[in-house]
Amino acid sequence: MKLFTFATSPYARKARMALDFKGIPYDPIERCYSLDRKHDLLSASPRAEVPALVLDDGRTIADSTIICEYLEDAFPDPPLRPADPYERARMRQIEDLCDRAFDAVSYGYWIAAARKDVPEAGAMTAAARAEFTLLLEKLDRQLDGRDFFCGSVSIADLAAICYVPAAGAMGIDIALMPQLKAWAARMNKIAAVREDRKRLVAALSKVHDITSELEGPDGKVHWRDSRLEWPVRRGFIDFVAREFRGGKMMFPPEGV
Ligand SMILES: N[C@@H](CCC(=O)N[C@@H](CS)C(=O)NCC(=O)O)C(=O)O
Repeated sequence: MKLFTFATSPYARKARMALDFKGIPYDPIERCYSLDRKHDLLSASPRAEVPALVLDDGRTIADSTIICEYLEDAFPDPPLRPADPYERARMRQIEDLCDRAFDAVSYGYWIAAARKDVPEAGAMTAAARAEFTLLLEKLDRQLDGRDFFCGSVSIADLAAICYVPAAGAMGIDIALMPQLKAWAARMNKIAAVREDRKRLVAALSKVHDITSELEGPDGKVHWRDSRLEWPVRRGFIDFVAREFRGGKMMFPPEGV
């Protein structure tokens, strides 16, 4: 198998941790379409997004949630999905909260850092920090005395570990969320999570400028669904309009 992946992408990290947790061998291929414009990714991911999985016979699967569902069906041991149907639904809700809300809010935070000279930058940073804190509190409550979100380690935990440690970089102290803090320490004992952390730290050590981490060679930044909803919902519509009119937005291709 091959996995199109990118070391700092939370979606790619989730899928890669699932492969590692299950002990499935794969070749990682580092790609980020908005930054490198390499077309091979498009053959596996019509939206030009990572992660995308290429099976040994050449068939492809795009989207982290769909990849993780496939891995669970094809390689059920060790499981990353609870047996109980309600817990399974909770797992999907927590994964969705991470993929949609956590991702959009943190994207807003980093976009504000990359566009630090725009008039909205300070307000965007503050809005993202406040909303990220609310989301962390929500996760803390979801633990409700459990070691992991759904009892044993599941995709919900792999999705969440891609966001919770970012609190520190955003100036948020999770000391007031003791369940979440203990959960993060527990997660760091899992080999697949530790490997992910090493890859992330190595990749971040090479990032000297957040703008070039987000902006492609033509100055465009990748935007889509919930990432676009966030600044509009938070009232930063003029910022969005200026980016759009200035040709600074890159969207997934049409018809996907
Ligand atoms: N729904 C997708 C979202 C994937 C996604 O947005 N990936 C980002 C990286 S975090 C990407 O590839 N963006 C395209 C780009 O920046 O060129 C999934 O769950 O896999």
